[in-house]
Amino acid sequence: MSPQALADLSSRLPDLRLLTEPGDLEHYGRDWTRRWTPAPLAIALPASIEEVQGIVRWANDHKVAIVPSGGRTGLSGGAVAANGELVLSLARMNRVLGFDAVDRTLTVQPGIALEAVHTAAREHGLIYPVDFAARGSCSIGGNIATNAGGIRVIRYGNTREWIAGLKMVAGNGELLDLNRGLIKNSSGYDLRQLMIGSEGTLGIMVEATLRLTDPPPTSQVMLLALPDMEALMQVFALFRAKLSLQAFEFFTDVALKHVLAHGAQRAIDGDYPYYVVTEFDAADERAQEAALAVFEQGMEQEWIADGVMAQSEAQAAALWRLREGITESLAPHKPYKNDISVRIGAVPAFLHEIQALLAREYPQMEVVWFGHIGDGNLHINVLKPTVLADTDFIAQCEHVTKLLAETLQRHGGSISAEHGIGLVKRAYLESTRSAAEIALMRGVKAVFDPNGILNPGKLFV
Ligand code: 2HG
Ligand code: ZN
Repeated sequence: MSPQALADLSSRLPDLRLLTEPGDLEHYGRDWTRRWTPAPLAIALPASIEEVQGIVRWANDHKVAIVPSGGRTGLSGGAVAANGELVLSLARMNRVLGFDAVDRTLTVQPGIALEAVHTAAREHGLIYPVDFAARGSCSIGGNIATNAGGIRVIRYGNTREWIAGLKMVAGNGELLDLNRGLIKNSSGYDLRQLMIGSEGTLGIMVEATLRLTDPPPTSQVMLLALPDMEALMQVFALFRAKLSLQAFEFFTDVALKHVLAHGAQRAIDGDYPYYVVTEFDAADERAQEAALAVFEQGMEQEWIADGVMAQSEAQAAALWRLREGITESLAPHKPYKNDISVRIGAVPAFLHEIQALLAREYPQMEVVWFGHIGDGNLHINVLKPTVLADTDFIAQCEHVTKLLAETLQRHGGSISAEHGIGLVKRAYLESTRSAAEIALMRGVKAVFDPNGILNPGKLFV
């Protein structure tokens, strides 16, 4: 992008906030991946739909690439700007625009944080049920762009289920008002759903209408210690059959070690290889007794070695911290992240196979397993040994990811369950999508973004 191009942007949109200081370029040019050196040419912070449209039209005229940007908590490099792009940050478009009590929808701008959406929904006695640890920093726009999942998918599904309408600025600057909050709309292709999970490659979101729902009944949180990996899915089957689950998450002793070293509090004495944090409806004493009976059944079967049931909200939060604090506790070790999924029914066979694969390929490295096992979604983080250079470490991890992708392909799984493809998993897209599908995806991209200005290089080259 030439300085003249930037001057033209300012003259077309005199009120547009533009940042070009090195500190700002660095701040807005990266996400939670730390692999790429941020190098955007400028940051634009539009405050209106008209300004977003003006930026997109200008980018077409000057053939400038745009990286749409939300909370930049992504783990796949989808919001990285390392090639002189214009970052279009939606940080100033972060307001609640309206609540409709009859439709039970909340209309928001895309830059609003997930946690602020939760608060706004609760003010009306309802909830927006998608939830995960980055809630305070991630933006709803980024959640929608990656079809984010999180810890309540087992009960409520992914972000996709909760989007009643989207306003998007397409690659030619045209404003699309998609689905307009309708519940029933059988009028052809659902372009709203096409936008969800498109990682900023088809349009720039400027407004979203979210479905809300009733809060769940009072719940109970339990931490379980398990003797082996087989027990994981056995306990899951037992709990799912007998209880109304809101969450079922697992982590290993290695994850526990890191989260404890990071300030979380031990809740179970003794060392066990696997742990589960589960939350389920328990509205009254009878429901709590029933839950205890299920727990005891698991103990008798020797699928559960030990467990605690939270006795207060503070204790429930402490148990959740053991699971939700993992990502932060691993960050100093520059982890290589895998976010993979298979059908729930395929989990046991898949786990066996990749356990052997990872033990063989990473004999010297610390491999941390955790995730949303009740959805068939695993997060496998490989920690960088201090003696290895960053580039050697990544090269080795990419080699193993190729093997992992082949295994996933055999099991019909996905190389990205909920974080997106971005830059990090671009080379492995073929393991999850057929050549015919990718060709169609490219065709769709060309229709929505004929000049290829929207987040180029993300998802595919
Ligand atoms: C989680 O489930 C997030 O905590 C992050 O999806 C996973 O850090 C990761 O690998
Ligand atoms: Zn996750």
